[in-house]
Amino acid sequence: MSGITTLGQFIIEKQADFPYAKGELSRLLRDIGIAAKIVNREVNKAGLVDILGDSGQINVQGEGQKKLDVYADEQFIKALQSGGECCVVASEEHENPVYMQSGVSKNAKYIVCIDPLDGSSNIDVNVSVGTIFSIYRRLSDTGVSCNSNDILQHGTQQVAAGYVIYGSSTMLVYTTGKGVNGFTLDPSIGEFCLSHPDMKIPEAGNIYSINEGNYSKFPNGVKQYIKYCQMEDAATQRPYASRYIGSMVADIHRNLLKGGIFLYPTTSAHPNGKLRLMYECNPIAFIIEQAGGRATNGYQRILDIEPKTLHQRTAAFLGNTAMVKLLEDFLLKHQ
Ligand code: AHM
Ligand code: MG
Repeated sequence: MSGITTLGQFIIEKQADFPYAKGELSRLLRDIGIAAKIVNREVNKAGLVDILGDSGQINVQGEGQKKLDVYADEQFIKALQSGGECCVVASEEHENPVYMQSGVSKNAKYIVCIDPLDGSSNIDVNVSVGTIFSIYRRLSDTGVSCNSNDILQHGTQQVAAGYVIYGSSTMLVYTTGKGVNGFTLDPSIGEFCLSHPDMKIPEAGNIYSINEGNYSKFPNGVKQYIKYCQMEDAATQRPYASRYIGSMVADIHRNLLKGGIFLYPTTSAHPNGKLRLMYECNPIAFIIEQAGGRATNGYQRILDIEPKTLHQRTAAFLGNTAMVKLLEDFLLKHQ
């Protein structure tokens, strides 16, 4: 027997961590893994087939959708629908939650919030994109349709969260609140295999990731922090390296492995921040915290932010604890 642990095996083994578990969450995670493989196949051949370019539709944020966004959204919803463990999907691509209509799914216990294809403007130029997902337990009784209270839960109530990065290799990284584990897709056997067990963000980092083109629109504290990152100081290994891909999943994945801070502050163009709380920031914050890092909006833990609407935005600062704490000090000092 080989030493390989597949995602499917790992999920089943870990089910023992949850004595109350009846296998539903395991099946739900497995369904997400299957859809990720299908999306991966299409992302990989994006340059080959006539799937690139505007689909002609506009999503709820008023941004042009790429065809692959639509495709990924359909695949994840289809997998969750047929899996029968999810009663509603809240997706970046839909203004309203997609409630499952079939009997078995209607009574399912889990809620999924998802950004099916994050960073999709990068597809045309062959740069990594990702999927981000967040899973909650249903609060309302089964037997009746679930409702918006089931969806608008605090990030602290997530039972699992993860991302898939479609990069130079494809990886699925997830947490159920007991550490973070990463799986790399082996295309030859079509399986995600455990490659990064118990991921921890390095305690020190020297990378800062921010869209510096927006500099003039940043809050003063962020401007001062950027100057600090650029200043020479041997003791703290500055200047830090500036690395920004423009796909949140890819920027976070690199910083999770190498140590660093990812910043998307409020700007005058996006006074509430650009990134979405429910399906971008909460799941990534859960992972970063589980890997030993810190995730805040500058003043408050992201997981504690009260969700009021499905597509709510927030400022986000995520990375190793020391770097994020220092950024918070700058925000307080330079109002
Ligand atoms: P999207 O969900 O429309 O793809 O937008 C989210 C993306 C993130 O992946 C990335 O971190 C950010 O937007 C980049 O924004 P900007 O181009 O303003 O730097
Ligand atoms: Mg997105």
